[in-house]
Amino acid sequence: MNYTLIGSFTSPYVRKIRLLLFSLGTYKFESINYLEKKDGDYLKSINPINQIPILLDGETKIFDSRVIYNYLSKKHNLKPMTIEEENILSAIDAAMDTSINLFSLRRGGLDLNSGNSYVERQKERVPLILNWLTPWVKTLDQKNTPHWNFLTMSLYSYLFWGEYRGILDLTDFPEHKQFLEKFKNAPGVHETTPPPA
Ligand SMILES: N[C@@H](CCC(=O)N[C@@H](CS)C(=O)NCC(=O)O)C(=O)O
Repeated sequence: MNYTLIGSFTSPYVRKIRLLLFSLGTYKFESINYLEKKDGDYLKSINPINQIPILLDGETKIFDSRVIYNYLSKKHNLKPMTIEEENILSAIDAAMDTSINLFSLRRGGLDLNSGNSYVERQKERVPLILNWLTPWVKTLDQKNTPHWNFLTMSLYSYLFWGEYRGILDLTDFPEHKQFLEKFKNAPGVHETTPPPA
């Protein structure tokens, strides 16, 4: 294996790939901070999408966490996802995209409570998704080894990041809160915990 993952220590998209790579063996992690000019320029020069994560496998460069997952899944003969599982991953990624957008808008100085209709639509999406995920989340058991998979790695990375950044309040989502507690010692979680906010 000759994998290099380019990303940051805080990004939930990067973290879920780190968790996946941790479960597959060794890899090199190249950390960048795209908000700093030098790293920002570097990112633009290697990825026209200008986002992390990026996986390098020798000469092969792969953009986007889902494509990285599909690539690694094929290469390591992971069990293909069912349509139901694909939908769960789409839902988690949509919540993640929405929360990252809201966080970035807030960091850029936008008041998220100004009533802006687009922001309100974004804010609505997250509870819709979390509620839809609840029946599945309730079935998850940390003692059941196959339950630690790319879906739960994605959910863990997202929920942890949302709380860490103060963009997600799980008070009304006890099952999701319990999920974080149950899986806090899953393989790779400690090793990939972001530095204190
Ligand atoms: N669809 C992409 C989303 C990745 C993404 O949103 N990455 C964020 C960091 S968490 C990013 O690079 N943001 C930089 C920017 O948008 O300026 C994936 O699944 O990899």
